[in-house]
Amino acid sequence: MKEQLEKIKEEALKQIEASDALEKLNEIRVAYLGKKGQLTSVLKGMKDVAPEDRPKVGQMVNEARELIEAKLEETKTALAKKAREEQMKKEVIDVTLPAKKNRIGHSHPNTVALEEVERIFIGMGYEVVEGPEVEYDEYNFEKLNIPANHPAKDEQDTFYINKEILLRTQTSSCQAREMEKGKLPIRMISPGRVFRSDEVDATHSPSFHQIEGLVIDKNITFADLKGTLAEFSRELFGPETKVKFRPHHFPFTEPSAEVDVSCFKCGGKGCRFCKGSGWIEILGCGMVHPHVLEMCGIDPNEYTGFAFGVGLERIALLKYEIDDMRLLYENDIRFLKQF
Ligand code: 2NM
Repeated sequence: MKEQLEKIKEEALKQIEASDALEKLNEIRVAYLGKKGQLTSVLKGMKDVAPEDRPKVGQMVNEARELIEAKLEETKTALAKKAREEQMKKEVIDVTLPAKKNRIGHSHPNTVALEEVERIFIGMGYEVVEGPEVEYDEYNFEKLNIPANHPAKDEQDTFYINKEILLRTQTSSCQAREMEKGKLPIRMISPGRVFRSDEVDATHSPSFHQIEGLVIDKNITFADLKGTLAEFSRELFGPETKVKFRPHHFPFTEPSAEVDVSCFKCGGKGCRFCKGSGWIEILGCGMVHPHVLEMCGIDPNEYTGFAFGVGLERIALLKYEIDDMRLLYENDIRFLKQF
């Protein structure tokens, strides 16, 4: 019996020593200490041992069990430690490596140009007023002196939602809304997205941005309009900039004009940038039509006003000398980072 126990003990310890994985240890535990394990079967054989030897044999079995258990536990701890060390070696982090660059975006040229224009007009006491992009025909056309069947409505090839509602073709709709509120005087600019059914090319897009301005007060004259736009042009394009007003027609203003600024590249001598003319067209303007004032609830005998409209993309393209409008809509960070 004693010899048999010694053999079992030795064999178990040898196997434990040779194991290189936690699963193997478990198999050994089952094989020796489990319900059908070798030590357990020795205990079951006790009935064949002489009664006076039983305590002694029982003690020996217990000692063997304790020894095997201790060895199992010790080996288990050692194996787990070894496994963790190996994993740590594999997952080592080099804290001296350079950090990943956090790529941030860049303001869009439209945004930069808009902020510049807003700064100039806020400096002259204007408010910035925005309005809805989905607008009533009434504010987009009717109250601006563009009645049903007016040719300007065809020209603007509008996106209609239904008969009364459309995507606004101009931000003047915000100004009709503001005039209608009846709080006078008014000094405002309305920047925002507008929509026209245009084909995309280097100078057109079905969705672009406008900044329209409106001033209504007593005794506002064309001289106020000229002075304001001359000052605006000097601030935007440089102090030497000259302005030229050419007669034009808009349905909501009378008289109306288109405004050119002297070329800021050549100073007006003529170059490739201004196509040899020395002038660059930048905006449209005029004195608000008395009929528009009336339709918006303002007495044209008491109040007069001027209005103007510029394309934001046009300003951005000019200022940053970009030659294709489509570049503004691609949002390529390599392009945007240049401005
Ligand atoms: C332009 C040109 C001329 C304009 C007119 C008005 C309003 F609301 F007073 F009638 N707002 N903006 C206007 C006038 C816009 O854009 C080329």
